Amino acid sequence: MSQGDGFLPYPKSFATQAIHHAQEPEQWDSMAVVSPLVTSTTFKQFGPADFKSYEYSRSGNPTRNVLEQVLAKLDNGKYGLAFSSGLGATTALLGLLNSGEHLISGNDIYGGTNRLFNKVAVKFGIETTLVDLSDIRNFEKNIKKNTKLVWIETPTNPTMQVVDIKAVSEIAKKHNLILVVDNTFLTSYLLRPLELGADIVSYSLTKYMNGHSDVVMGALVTSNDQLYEKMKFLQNSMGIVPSPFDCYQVNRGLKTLALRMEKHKENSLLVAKYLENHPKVEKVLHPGLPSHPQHETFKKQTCGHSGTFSFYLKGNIETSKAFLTSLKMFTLAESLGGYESLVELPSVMTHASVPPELRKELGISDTLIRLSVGLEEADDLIADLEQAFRGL
Ligand code: P1T
Repeated sequence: MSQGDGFLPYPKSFATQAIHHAQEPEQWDSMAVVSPLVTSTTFKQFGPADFKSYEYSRSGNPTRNVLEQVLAKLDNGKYGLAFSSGLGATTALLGLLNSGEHLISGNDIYGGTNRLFNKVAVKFGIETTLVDLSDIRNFEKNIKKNTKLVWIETPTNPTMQVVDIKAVSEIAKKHNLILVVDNTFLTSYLLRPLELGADIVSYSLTKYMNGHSDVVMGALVTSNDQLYEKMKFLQNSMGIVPSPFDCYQVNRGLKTLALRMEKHKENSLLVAKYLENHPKVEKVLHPGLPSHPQHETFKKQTCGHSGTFSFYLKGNIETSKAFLTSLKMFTLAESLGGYESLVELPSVMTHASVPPELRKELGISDTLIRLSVGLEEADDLIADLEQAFRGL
């Protein structure tokens, strides 16, 4: 489907695949239309090491298997792997590197990913360089002999910078680097990194993909046979697997992903435009607005924006606190991508673990507010913001 507004066309049959791919009732003896939730941790064998499809649920589980197939399909990939959290998926990825190897990461990333790279991976001899990849000129000069992987988020969390995936991928290929794109903010409905040259797509499924703020889970998707074999080995060996119930929930969430993203998109643009015209707002950082410095790059590689974006309030930390605590419909809480609207202050919440000097460099100040615009009526959300501004 074409959108006619400069964005990429929507992926063909996305909702159909989300609903039907790998869900054929004929695969189950019961002919269940909704793929069953199989909670068994283990599976009977015909003889020693002679089994039908599954042996032990850490290694493979029917409910997880359905989800993994759908995830792969929605990213136009060959293989999907589910993990017990987004950071769990990233932890498994680190297992692709050996001690003494190096990774390059965008400098504005989720605070927990920054902490994992700089406080945990380093213990295993994996070195990380954080680079502003929204300016591609910074990339190649930071590649070293031992560089193995490049990690990007786009738009970045929380300053919403856009990274040109194709441009990064061309350089990554030249240097034989594995390119991983964290697609948590946009989902496979709005961005398909594999089609732009990425090797692996990483997700916190906790966010939009599940969409109901009731599951913590992650995933990796690839079309590369060798990377898949390695990551599957790591998934089982490291044991970072989700429960079948959580897989069932996420699979259910995916059925409405396209619908939900449409509404997130519409609502967030209405809220962003309202904020952009508000006298108490310094600046809005939303890649769907023409005022965003990389709006053109963003349009070139995506089908649109999600419900998450940030803005600067005029004032100081006290102004932010007063604003955040007087909101009634936007709940003050970490996370994003659920049906309910959330608001947070990254400097002391999701990005508190980012070193203060880097926060300063990135502009993660005490007046940078991040919104996750949910599926409520936009007028009600705007009225809530308005009453909070009035109290400042
Ligand atoms: O929370 P978890 O499922 O482990 O996912 C980690 C993660 C990975 N990638 C991105 C882009 C993320 O935003 C996150 C988690 N982020 C939040 C909890 C947050 O509020 O930003």
